[in-house]
Amino acid sequence: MKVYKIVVTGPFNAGKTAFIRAVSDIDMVTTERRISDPQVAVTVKPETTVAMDYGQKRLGDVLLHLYGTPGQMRFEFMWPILAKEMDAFVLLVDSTDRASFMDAKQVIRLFRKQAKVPYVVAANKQDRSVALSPAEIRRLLSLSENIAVVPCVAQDRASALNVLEHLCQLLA
Ligand SMILES: Nc1nc2c(ncn2[C@@H]2O[C@H](COP(=O)(O)OP(=O)(O)OP(=O)(O)O)[C@@H](O)[C@H]2O)c(=O)[nH]1
Ligand SMILES: [Mg+2]
Repeated sequence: MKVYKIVVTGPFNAGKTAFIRAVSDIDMVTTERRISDPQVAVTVKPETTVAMDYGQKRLGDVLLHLYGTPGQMRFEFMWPILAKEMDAFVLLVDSTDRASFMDAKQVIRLFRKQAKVPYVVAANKQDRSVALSPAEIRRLLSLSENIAVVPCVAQDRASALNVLEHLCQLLA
C-alpha cells in the first residue's frame, strides 16, 4: 500500500471541510468553531475551521491522508504545520467569489514555498449559476497550462473523488 499525505487548502469558505467530509472513508475529524463576527456568521456561514480537518480516502492500493487547513488568515500559523512532509495539495477556490482569488494566489505561493510538490486546483461550487468556468479561473489565478483546474462540487462525493483522482496521477 502506498500512503500519501495530501493537504486540502484554499481561502476562507472555499469548501475545504465539505470536500473532506464528502470524500472521506472514515468519519472526518473537524475543528469547527462558531464565527464570532455576527456579520459574517449571518451572511456567510455560522462556523469555520480553526485548526484542521482530517479524513482518509483509499483508492486501490493508495491511501490518502487528507488534512484540511483553516481558510482564515488569522489561523495561517497552522499552514506550515499541516504542510510538513506533504506529498501534494489540493487548492480549492470558490468559483463564485472573485474577491477570494487574491487570497487563493497567496495560499498557492505559501504552500509552494513549503515544498515543491504537485498540486491541482479545484474550481468549487460549479453547481451555482454564477460560478466562473475553470478556464476563467486559470486565467484569473495566472496558472500555467500544466496545472489542472478541475471543476468541482465539494459536497458531491463523486465530484470530490474526481479531484483526488487527478491528483493521484501526479504522485510518484
Ligand atoms: N453550492 C455549493 N456550496 C458549497 C459547495 N462546497 C461548499 N459549499 C458551501 O460553502 C460553505 C463553505 O464550506 P466549508 O466546507 O465550510 O468551507 P471551508 O473552506 O472549510 O471554510 P473555512 O474552514 O471557514 O475556511 C458552506 O456553506 C458549504 O455548504 C459547493 O460545491 N456548492
Ligand atoms: Mg473548513
